[in-house]
Order: sequence, then structure tokens, then C-alpha cells
Amino acid sequence: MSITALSADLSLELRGAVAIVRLTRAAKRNAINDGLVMGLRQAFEGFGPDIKAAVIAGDGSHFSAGLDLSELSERNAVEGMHHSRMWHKALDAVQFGRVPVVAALHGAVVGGGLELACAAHIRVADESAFYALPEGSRGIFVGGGGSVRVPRLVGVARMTDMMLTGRVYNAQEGERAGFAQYLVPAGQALDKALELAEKIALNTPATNFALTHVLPRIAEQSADHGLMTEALMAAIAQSAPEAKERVRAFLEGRASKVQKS
Ligand code: 1HE
Repeated sequence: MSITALSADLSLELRGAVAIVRLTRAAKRNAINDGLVMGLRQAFEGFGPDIKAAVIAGDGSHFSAGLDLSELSERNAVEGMHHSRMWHKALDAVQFGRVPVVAALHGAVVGGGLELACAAHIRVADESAFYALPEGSRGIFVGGGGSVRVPRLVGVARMTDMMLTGRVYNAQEGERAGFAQYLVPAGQALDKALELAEKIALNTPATNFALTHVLPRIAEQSADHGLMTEALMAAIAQSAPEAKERVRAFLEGRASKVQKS
């Protein structure tokens, strides 16, 4: 186990094949400034083949208060577009990097913090979590990919309502709406996220690639193209020696059965 401070506001901890990326700017509620955006991109682009899954979490009492509003004031329109594109590249590095990412959520998951959470592949929230898009009331719009990722998770109508009215979803409502896939007691999000990441790290690389890179593309394709992409990916995955060994292990009674939960 080793923890490296990537900057004053971001750390990387390696636990076997799982990397934990933590926002460490608790005094500012993990508000995301430009340095943090660039640090996140570097962290997620920097994983080598030994890392098989990642967890993203926030120190202190909130996951993230979103964009650091103190950096917003002096930007003109063109700079604003570059700024948004910088977020897009960083959050694409989270979503389309080498490994599946599990977000461990607690407290405020708002604005750009929610956009970051939505770039992960699985979200685990504890009972303190709440979700909002205060951009609406601040007179701005999402700029970190929220208009693409949030509706895919919870639908256009919910996002529109959140931004028009400032509606806040609590942890239970957020899980029902689809923000989080797991809801756990307060203080347990990181442990649960790690448990899931350790499981994910044992999947074959082809399976994890298919789920993080191919499935979201299939979801954007026409049914005809999607089925063709699925056939290609299925053939690649099943031809891998690890896949053949796993199937053989099941047939020979050496692998676990699917258990009722
Ligand atoms: C901040 C930020 C921030 C806190 N930028 N400094 N996001 C928002 O509109 C959410 C704004 N924040 C909040 O509503 C609240 O801070 C929280 C609900 C998240 C937490 O409340 P609380 O009572 O625990 O903390 P606090 O006392 O409000 O804040 C503690 C410090 O963090 C304080 O600074 P201090 O020097 O006075 O101690 C706050 O100013 C600072 N702080 N949030 C800068 N966001 C890619 S586009 C995305 C667009 C957006 O994300 S817009 C939504 C921005």
C-alpha cells in the first residue's frame, strides 16, 4: 500500500490492483479548481497495466461542491469554452480510461462534483449523500459533461427539473432515480466501493474493456450497428484464453455458481 500526494488537492493510493484517487481539498468542500481538473486527468491517464480498477472518493464531509466558483469570475466566452473542454477531457479520462471506476459518494455531490461522479461506471452512496445542480440558480450551465451524462443516468426531465428549480435529491431519492447503484449506511461508501473494485479487478481485461468502452458506444448506435458491434466484442472476449479457462472451470465444477442474493 502506498499513498502519493499528486498535488495539494489530490492523492493516489494503491491497494494491490485497485487505485484510490481522493480529492483532498476538504476545507473547500473539494471544490474543483483548474489544478484539480488537470490532476484528475493525469491520474486517470497515468494508470499502467498493473492497475485493474479505481475508486474515486472525497475527503471531509462532502464528496465535492463542484466547480471552484472563485475561479469563474474573469473568464470570457472563448476561455469559458476552453475551460469546459478541459473538464471534458479530464472526465473522459475517468470514463474511458484503462479501468472501471467506482465513485464513493457522501455529503454534497453537486454541480461539477455530480458531473465527476457521473463519469464513473458505478456509484456507491452513503445515507448522507445529496445531489443537486446549482448551476441553474448561479446563472450558469453545466460544463463538465453533465448534459450528456446526467440524462443518461436519470433522464432529461429530472435534470431539467433540478436545474430549473434547484431541486435537491437526498440519498434515498438519488438511488431510486438512478444516480447511485448502491446505498449504504453513513460512512460506509468507501469500503463498499473498494469491495466492488476488488471484485471488478478480477474480471478479464476484455470484459472490463467491453463494459467501459464498448457498451456505452453500443448504447449510442442504431440497433443494427449495435448488434454488429456486440457480435464483434463477444467474439473477441470469448476467444481470450482466460475466458476459455473460466468456462472450463465452471463446467468442471471448479467455479462458483450464481447465488440468489
Ligand atoms: C467553495 C465552493 C465552491 C464551498 N467553490 N468555494 N457549486 C455550488 O454552487 C455549491 C456551493 N457550495 C455549497 O453549496 C456548500 O458549500 C456545500 C453544501 C457544498 C457545503 O456546505 P458547508 O456548510 O459544509 O460548507 P461552506 O461553509 O459553504 O463552505 C466551506 C468553504 O468552502 C467556504 O470557504 P471559506 O474560505 O469561507 O471557508 C466556501 O466558500 C468554500 N466552498 N463550495 C468555491 N463550489 C464544469 S462546470 C460545473 C459548474 C458547477 O459546478 S456550478 C456549482 C458550484
